[in-house]
Amino acid sequence: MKFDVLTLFPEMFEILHQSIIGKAIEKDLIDIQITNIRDFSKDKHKKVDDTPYGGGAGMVMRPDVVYDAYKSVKDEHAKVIYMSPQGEKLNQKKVEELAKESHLIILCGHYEGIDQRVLDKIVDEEISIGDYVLTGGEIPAMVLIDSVSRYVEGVLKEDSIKEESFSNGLLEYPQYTRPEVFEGMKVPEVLLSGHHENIEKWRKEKSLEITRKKRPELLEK
Ligand code: 4FV
Repeated sequence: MKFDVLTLFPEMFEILHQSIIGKAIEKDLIDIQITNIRDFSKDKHKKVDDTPYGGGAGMVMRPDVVYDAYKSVKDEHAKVIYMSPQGEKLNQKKVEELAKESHLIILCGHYEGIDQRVLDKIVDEEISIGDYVLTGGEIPAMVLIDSVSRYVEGVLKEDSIKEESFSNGLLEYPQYTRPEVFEGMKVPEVLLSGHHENIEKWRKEKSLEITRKKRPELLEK
């Protein structure tokens, strides 16, 4: 899976070289390329935005600059995603769908957003990480890259994927590790029994109990 990110803040993506995503990059399971949109400004002051036609607060990213940055990374197989509060809400189903793609180009807005003409010309899908407004699309892009990368073959062990929340439509069962007693609280006996069938049964019951309590709507699906 190749990710191309178009952003004004490439340094924000350094964090992706940590932990599981960092290891996946080292193992060439995923390739993350960051393109600085500002490199495509034709202005001697490297301007990338301008005031909105029709007036109003804030600045809008210019369509010509964004389009040139896009043309520098595009290929016929790429799906172009624009991170925006107006987009389809990101969920597990969409994550697993995107993980089947070979090349995602992720466009990060900033300021008041991007000129509509270039969005209409290049964007295949708008995706939102939630109904709130952030200062830029960079954090949403990292959320997308992290969640999708976990479903790229070889990044995580099969078991981890199978058991995590939402993978089977339920929330994950509670996890415990050493010490056996913490602040007077013991690990549930069944988990110490080594009886795999009983452990499996307990975990399924806990998943249902937690889902019923925290996200009952998931049980309706
Ligand atoms: C956002 C979200 C988001 C809006 C204006 C970037 C900002 C700025 N992206 N889910 N919520 N984007 O707030 O994806 O351009």
